[in-house]
Amino acid sequence: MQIGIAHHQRLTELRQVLKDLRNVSTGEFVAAFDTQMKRLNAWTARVAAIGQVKAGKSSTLNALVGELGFLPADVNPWTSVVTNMRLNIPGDPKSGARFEFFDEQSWDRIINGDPNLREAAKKFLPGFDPEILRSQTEEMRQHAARRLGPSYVKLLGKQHDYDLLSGELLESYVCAGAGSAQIKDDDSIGRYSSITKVAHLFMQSDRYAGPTIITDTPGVNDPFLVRDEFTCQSLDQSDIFLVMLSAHQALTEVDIALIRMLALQGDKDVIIYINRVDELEDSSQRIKRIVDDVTERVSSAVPEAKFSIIFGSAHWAEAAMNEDFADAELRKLMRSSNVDEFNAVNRQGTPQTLREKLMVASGLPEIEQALSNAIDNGAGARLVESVQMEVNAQLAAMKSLSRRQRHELQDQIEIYGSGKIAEYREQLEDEMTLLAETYTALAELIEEADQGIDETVNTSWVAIQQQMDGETAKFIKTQRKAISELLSGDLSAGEKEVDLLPLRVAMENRLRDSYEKTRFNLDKILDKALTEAIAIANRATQGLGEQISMSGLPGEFVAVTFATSQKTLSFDLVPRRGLMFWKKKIDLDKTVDAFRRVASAEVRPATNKMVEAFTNTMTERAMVGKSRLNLVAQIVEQSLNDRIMRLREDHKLLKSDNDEAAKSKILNRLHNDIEVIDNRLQVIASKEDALSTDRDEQAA
Ligand SMILES: Nc1nc2c(ncn2[C@@H]2O[C@H](COP(=O)(O)OP(=O)(O)OP(=O)(O)O)[C@@H](O)[C@H]2O)c(=O)[nH]1
Ligand SMILES: [Mg+2]
Repeated sequence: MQIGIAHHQRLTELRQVLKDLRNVSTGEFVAAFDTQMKRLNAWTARVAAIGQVKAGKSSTLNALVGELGFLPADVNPWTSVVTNMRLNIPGDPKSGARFEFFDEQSWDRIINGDPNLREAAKKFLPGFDPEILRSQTEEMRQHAARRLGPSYVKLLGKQHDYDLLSGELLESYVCAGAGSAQIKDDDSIGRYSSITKVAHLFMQSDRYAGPTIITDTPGVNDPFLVRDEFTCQSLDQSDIFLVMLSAHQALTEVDIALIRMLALQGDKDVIIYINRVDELEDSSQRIKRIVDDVTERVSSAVPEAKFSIIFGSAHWAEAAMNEDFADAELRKLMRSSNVDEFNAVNRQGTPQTLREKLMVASGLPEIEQALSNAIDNGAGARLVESVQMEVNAQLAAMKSLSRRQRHELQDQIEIYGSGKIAEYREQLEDEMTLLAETYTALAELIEEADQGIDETVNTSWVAIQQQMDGETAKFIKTQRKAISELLSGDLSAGEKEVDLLPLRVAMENRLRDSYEKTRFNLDKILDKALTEAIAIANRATQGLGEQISMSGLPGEFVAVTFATSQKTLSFDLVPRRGLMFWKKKIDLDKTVDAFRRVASAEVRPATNKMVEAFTNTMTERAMVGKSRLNLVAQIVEQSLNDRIMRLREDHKLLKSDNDEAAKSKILNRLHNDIEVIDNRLQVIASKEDALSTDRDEQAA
């Protein structure tokens, strides 16, 4: 089976539709179809594996790309760098790798310790000691200096490129070497890893129908939490998540928080894989209880989302794929972990060969199926749908223009045929004037609407920023009371905690509300401008641009991405000055002030992300809306250009030839033009059919 084949076929068909339409188009329409073609060509399926350390992320991904032992997957060393396997990406080298190092600024922040990050680590890992993080970053620095010499700083901001890729090479960039006693410094393992930010591996694989990026990440409870931010950044870009759990490790709060965070993104697909079932005693029975437990806990944490929950063993998949294993070895493995019994109880179908049995037991085929579904019906389908919407709008415009032109040509043939040449010329000129006036009026209208649209988007950007800051300020204010209550209690501990959840909920609600309001205003401007534009276009000819609408614009809702993973906020109590130490008193104002500083710094990145999501989504909607509006002007402009050309040609003919010869040439051309238009209308009709059956199929 090829993963994402249905989506790939749909893309291929849609490309053909665009190509055919482009062939019969003129002027601005060509550029519009090119834009949609570019979107199709730039699309990539993006999958990321995440989960706890040693759940088997790297092993499973190796099996998924069919390259055993490719990503380093061992007890030691572990993955410490976000690694993108770029499969079948057009424009990439056929093979090889690129390793990007941290730039000086990020490196500085890692080494000198970012206070926000330290706080985050403390919250994210219950019982986490910031001192450990500090000593680790120091170790990272020393490690880099020891392995690469003091001049390692010269590498910062640079990258290393390779034409060929080997396991050893990968180990020296993406595996943690620092901090593990087993790894000696002269080993190549982890040589560059502490300064490597991200690895890109260029690969070809026919297991995937189209371009696909599969990302391996460090375990979420990797002690190297300093990299957490980079992991998060790469997660933002993925559409499909493979959350890896280990069967013999109960689902933790961290796992649940992670799954919840991903599932609430709305348009992301989450596949949960419970790995390492081969290590369970009595796996065929026990796995049922584990799956039930995971299902129950996940669905009670996120009742609004649906997940695929798959279980199995990457180990079995590796064995099934390993050509070095003789049948005797496979048999031994199957016996020792009761694979036949496991299949009888947990799997359907009757696999024949040893390798087939192991493969079915591993659950890998189910993961492939789930990935395929997620591409075909999720991220991929969303792209296809949105391109189809735009193409439909283009088609409506083209149809409107072509029909009008056909009508005119018919009129001209009549007038011309009856010999009223002077009248013909006059009519042409009149229409040109009218069209030119219409075009000017439209251009003015659109310019004005554009201004209104930009203003709406810009003011909303400023407003949402203020509102978010306002929510933080409001929250801090309400905390004053809570803090003063805290102060009447136990003062011996220097640190207190405040629950961040109410702030988070308030911010998310505010973001959604504001988005809805701004979208309403934006839509009002767009709808009004479109109605007016069509009315102006109709002054030139009835029916021009009438099929264009503002339906199906992107950005109906805003997705609140990775706000903040923290639940609580810690702050220090500030003692009142000048008092003797045994009369311990706390300065409320100063403590609230300290709290304000911590809260503002802590919440800032989350606020920025929310504002960014808001603006990007709104801007996209505005841009597509503007382009619909422009379509009306394009039709008029196109029609104007065609007219000018025709008039020039006819003028020339009427001057140079005798009237009879000119007349027959012109009539000939008019008939030819009608033929071209009829052909175009035919292509449009057939493509409209193709697009609508495609949509019906997708719906079914
Ligand atoms: N028995 C068994 N061992 C497995 C399985 N999957 C992975 N392992 C082993 O578990 C260890 C860790 O596997 P990795 O694939 O490196 O796990 P990871 O999630 O990438 O680990 P980190 O990168 O350290 O977070 C390796 O020794 C694997 O051979 C499995 O299904 N069964
Ligand atoms: Mg790994």
